Amino acid sequence: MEIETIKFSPFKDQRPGTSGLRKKTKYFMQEHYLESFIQAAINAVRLFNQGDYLQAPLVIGGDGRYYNDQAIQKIIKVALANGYQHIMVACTGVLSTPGTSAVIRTQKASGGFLLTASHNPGGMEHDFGIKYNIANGGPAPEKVTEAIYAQSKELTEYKVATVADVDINKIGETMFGSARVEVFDALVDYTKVLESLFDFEMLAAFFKNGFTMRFDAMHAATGPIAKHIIERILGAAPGTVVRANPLPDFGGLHPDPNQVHAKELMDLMWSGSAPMFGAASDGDGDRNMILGQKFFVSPGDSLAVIADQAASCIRGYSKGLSGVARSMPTSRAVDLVAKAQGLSCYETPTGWKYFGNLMDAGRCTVCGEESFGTGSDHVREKDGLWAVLCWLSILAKTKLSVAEIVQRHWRKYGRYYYQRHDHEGLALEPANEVIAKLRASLPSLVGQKLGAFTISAADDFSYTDPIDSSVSSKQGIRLICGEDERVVIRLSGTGTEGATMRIYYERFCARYEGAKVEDMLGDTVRATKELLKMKEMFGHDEPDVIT
Ligand code: VG1
Ligand code: CO
Repeated sequence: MEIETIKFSPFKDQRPGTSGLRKKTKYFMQEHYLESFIQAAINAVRLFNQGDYLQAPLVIGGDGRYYNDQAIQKIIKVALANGYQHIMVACTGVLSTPGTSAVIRTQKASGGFLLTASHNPGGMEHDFGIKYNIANGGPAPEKVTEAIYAQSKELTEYKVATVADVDINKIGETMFGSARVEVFDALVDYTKVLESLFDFEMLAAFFKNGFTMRFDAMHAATGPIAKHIIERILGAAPGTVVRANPLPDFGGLHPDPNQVHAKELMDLMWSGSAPMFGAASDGDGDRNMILGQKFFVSPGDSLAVIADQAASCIRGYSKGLSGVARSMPTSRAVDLVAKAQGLSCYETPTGWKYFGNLMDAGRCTVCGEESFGTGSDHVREKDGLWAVLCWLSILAKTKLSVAEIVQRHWRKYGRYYYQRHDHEGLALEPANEVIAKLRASLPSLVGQKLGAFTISAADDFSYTDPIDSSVSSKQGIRLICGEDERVVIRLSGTGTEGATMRIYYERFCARYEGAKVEDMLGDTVRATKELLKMKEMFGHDEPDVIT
């Protein structure tokens, strides 16, 4: 095997965001760009690993978007040149993010590269992304992503093996000197992990007795595994899983499972022919949307319901949970469940990487984010299909409808009325200015009115990891109005164009009265947009997506 050293001038913009490095596909395709990031990641891994990590497998999978195949071939060559002895590539190149996490853990790999820009659209004109996950199966923590960035800024050369492309569409092994490239069946390990948690026989009986659902895989990574588990193993009717074939451009859609982008599923669930349960997942299969007939389950409520019901409805959690965690902007509904059950509840910054340490230390079992992400310590990523199987188990056990389960939950615990407003495609400078001004005015905001409420505390969220004491600051501005009202404002770290401002509104009502969420939050929404001078700064103040 010949190894070439390629010289180039370093890229200065390879800093991973909330979840990996995301750029426009064309930008990613420029000469040396992808190889630079891979070499920087490998150099960073070297700093944190002693011993024989090169002998352990390195896993490669992706969400199937445009450039997935070519990127895989490039990574194989750079990894071989850097001495990796066992490279494991998902057959067809498609493996969801939770699936990759499961393989890394099962195969005791040193880590893995995940080719995904998640819910961002795919194609030559859209987005591409790469994430590096560590040996626990989870996203590299900040100290590693920052080391990758530091390496990339200084990098002037990378190594590449001059070998032929590997056929990634055929299961098998190819040897390159002493190194082995293994193309593996992407369905096996992940199915086993899920099978160890859920009672598949019980769920199969549930479908046999007439339960109906629709799963929209949005032409993305969950398609093949959802078909395998829901239709083949659980016996749901053929056609239950739709858009199951991964496509490089996700069929021209945003593979984002929310009310806007999963419109076809929304229409079905609000129609006369709705099945009993509806669900969708995103590009890389880590997000989920849960729907009942004419009923949308807010992700914060979904997390709370799962945490509440796990021990009684899901075999893998029958001994109870060790604790729960949520990202800061996520609705505090799960906190009430934790309190009732006497569990610890952790509040982390946005992004799954912050849950890893807690799960590794056995501090929490179930975690979630408001952005349609829920998961548990069975892997170290959020897991869309897992959430769907949780809901199926709860539905099968309780024999209630989705709406009844959530309403019963609200009656027991009270309800957090919640919305996230995404203001997308904003010009960068004014967006940064809005945040900077708000940050500077925090002390003076205390005591001021925000709609009908008075701001009692205003801060910029900072997190100290309870396991390794690392500190992450500037993680979102909180305007807190007493115990029950809260507004959080932050800029997205996953976009590739301009800025996206996310504003999270939350209001608690102890007694559930079935009010409309818009009515409960409307006043605060108006007041917040005025406070931020949204119209003045951006010319308009309507959000692009509300979830
Ligand atoms: C968004 C979500 C965050 C999620 C991240 C990655 O980040 O808000 O909760 O962890 O995407 O999810 P941001 O910085 O744009 O708000 V995924 O499914 O893109 O891997
Ligand atoms: Co995702």
